[in-house]
Amino acid sequence: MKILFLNGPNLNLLGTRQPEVYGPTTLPMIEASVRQRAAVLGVEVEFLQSNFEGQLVTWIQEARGQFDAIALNAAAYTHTSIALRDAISAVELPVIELHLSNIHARESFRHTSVIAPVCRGQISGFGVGSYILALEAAVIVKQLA
Ligand code: CA2
Repeated sequence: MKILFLNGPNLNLLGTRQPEVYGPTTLPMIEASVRQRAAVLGVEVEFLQSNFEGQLVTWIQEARGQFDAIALNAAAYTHTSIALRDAISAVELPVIELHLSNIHARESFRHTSVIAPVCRGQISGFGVGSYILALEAAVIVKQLA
């Protein structure tokens, strides 16, 4: 089983700026935690980040036939990107939406996710744990399919 983790804009700054909002953990540290859990589950993982909407769209398109599921932290594009929503609709893979913070407990503009209706489900608010839970969710979705 292969799971693609995609990370959107500014997540490369994790752990280096605004630790009071997003915590002290860097994206490479999150990737290491995901890989550790994936090894226990016997799952292969690819972990990518881009600040560019079109790059994320391309990676979602290319995942078809290569991966079993996508775990996506679309960051700010969650709230704006119809392009990402269309790519998710078209990919014919389960996409798990994930967020470090609880987007529903933050500013009102973060309460709307334009990708949520086309994702299999949403995990939000568990910090680094959201990534681990998204991995577990992807495995469960695949096993129950
Ligand atoms: O909670 C999440 O995971 C978010 O997807 C993070 C996004 C935010 O726009 C979403 O509403 C919720 C922001 C990621 C930016 O991360 C930064 C890290 C350090 C410094 C500045 C931004």
